[in-house]
Amino acid sequence: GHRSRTLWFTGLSGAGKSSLAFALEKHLYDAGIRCYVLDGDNVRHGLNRDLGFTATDRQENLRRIGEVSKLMVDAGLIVLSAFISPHAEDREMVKQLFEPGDFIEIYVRCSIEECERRDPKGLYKKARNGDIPHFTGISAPYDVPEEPSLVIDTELLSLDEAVAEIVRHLEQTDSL
Ligand code: GGZ
Repeated sequence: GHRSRTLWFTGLSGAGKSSLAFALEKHLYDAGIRCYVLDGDNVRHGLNRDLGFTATDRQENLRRIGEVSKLMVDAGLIVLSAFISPHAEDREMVKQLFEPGDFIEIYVRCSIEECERRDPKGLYKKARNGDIPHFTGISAPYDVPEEPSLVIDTELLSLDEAVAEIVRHLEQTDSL
């Protein structure tokens, strides 16, 4: 059987965190592994609908997501949490909620130039026009992870290659 744990995807908006989490979920599901994706679309519209994007709100957003992820790990799932989580301090706070080794930080790397070129939701354009305050990479910081468990570069890897890379990492670290 697999070991339940949290895979924490961090990176800029548009880097590909959610796409990667859902592609990996499909792969794991097909292999009979029970998992669940948490991302902005299912958390920020419900549980965390009271929170915005100030540093304080992001911290509370991530604290709650960390606690929910932990509950889901206790329930036996592999949890795929895909959030910008721009502050190293907040990621560290979440990591501390878990047993050593049960929190795997995956840095989904993509340059701000490429994210802005992709701009799937038109948010970078709005942020540039000043219509979205505290936008990560434009008017709010992103701390590049210093020692992530894994780096996935979405400018270099296809979605399938990225999924394969993560699966290989999980197998090497005895998680599957
Ligand atoms: C960053 C924002 C902002 C601001 C709205 N800054 O690419 P998306 O659209 O679909 O995902 C982004 C999402 C970020 O929410 P997170 O919960 O992942 O952020 S954090 O971990 O920092 O708490 C983006 C959208 O919300 N969005 N305003 N100002 N992203």
